[in-house]
Amino acid sequence: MPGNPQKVKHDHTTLFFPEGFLWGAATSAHQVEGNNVNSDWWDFEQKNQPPEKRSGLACDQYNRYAEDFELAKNLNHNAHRLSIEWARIEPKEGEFDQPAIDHYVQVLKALKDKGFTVMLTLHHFTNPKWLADKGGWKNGKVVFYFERFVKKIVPELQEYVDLWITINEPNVYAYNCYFLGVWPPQKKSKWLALKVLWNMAKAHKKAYNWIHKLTPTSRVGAACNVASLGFYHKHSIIEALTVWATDSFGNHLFYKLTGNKYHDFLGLNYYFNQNFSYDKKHTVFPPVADISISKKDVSDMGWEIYPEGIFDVLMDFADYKLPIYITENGIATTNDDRRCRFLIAYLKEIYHAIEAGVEVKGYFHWSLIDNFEWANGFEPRFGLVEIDYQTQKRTLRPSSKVYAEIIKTNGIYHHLLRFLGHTVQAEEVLYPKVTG
Ligand code: IFM
Repeated sequence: MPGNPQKVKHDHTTLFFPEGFLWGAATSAHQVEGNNVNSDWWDFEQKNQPPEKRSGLACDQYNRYAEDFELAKNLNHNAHRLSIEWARIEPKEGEFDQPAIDHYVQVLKALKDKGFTVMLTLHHFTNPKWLADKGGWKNGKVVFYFERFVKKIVPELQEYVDLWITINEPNVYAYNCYFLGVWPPQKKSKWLALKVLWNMAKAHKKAYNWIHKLTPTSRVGAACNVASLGFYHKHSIIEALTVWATDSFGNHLFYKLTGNKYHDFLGLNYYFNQNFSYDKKHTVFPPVADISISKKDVSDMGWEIYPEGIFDVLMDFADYKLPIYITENGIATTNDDRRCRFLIAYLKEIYHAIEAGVEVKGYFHWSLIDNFEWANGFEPRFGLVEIDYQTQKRTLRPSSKVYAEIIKTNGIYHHLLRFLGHTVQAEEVLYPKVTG
């Protein structure tokens, strides 16, 4: 009845996630460990980057991993995603460093002892320097080198790993290193970018087979960066075609090159919403609309905040009929209120995708701690936990506690949803409350 004060005007339900949902955070070795001296990225930083953009000691997680895992445990995380560093394990071609392997056994054991489900990435952007000197991922022999590494390391670590990610963001790696040429080895060629993606697809398939052979019950996938895409002028065929091409090459090509048979699950890293817009300056393909023109809300990286996008990519990738993990999602910001809202808004969209039938099995927030953001150095702050790089002190941000509460509830309570604003029934707006 309009105006009835007894009537519940707001939706007070908790948005519960499926039982057994994995909640955690993700990091990568080079970005947090420090002193990764035998890698191509380290070499690149010394030669090309100003001192403040070199990884150096990073978060010193090589030594402080136990402290960081304790933080994650106290924040209720039940899963953790991390990577191992090939350059430490095989610092010289064909020579494996047993102390480095033993170190990673200790790291993974520490996670298992705390009860985490462990997701381990084998390749996250960095390579041993010797491999880069041999042409890196553009050299077809890389498939053999990666396979040799996998065969060595998997039996050593398998006892402590639940989910394997062979390669992180092969699409971003090929694009940044070989198409744009902004990351090492700074080559700029479309064909090389395709060749690199092709080699990564082959290496993934080999790794998938080996991991299954060595540990038959394991679950193996890759983590691809996927963007939600759109265009402003719905009458423009060229904009529609650009979206189709970007989606096919950027989002799906790696999965098409590898095929469902080589993935037990899909790992999706979601950060980007891109709208294409034709303008007179560009005669062939319309570019991504510049955020300074669209004036949308962006992170400190200039990436648009668009929670609905994670729903869109989940609905799209549900077509593969494989379980999905959000292997990364997060925001660079020095204003932690924004991270709180970001978390709630994106998780709410994931909840809706699950309700719509998508099999999402877990969420790994990027990142547990602030870390080295590649060419951008230490300025972007992605962490639930703040790092003081002078002292290496860890300080919990409020967002880490919001996330902890969501995990404890296995869902999002109404009082957290209020951060996003109430859902308002039209009735209430049209017939304001009459009391008495
Ligand atoms: O920091 C990176 C990570 O290494 C890969 N995915 C995107 C993150 C934020 O840029």
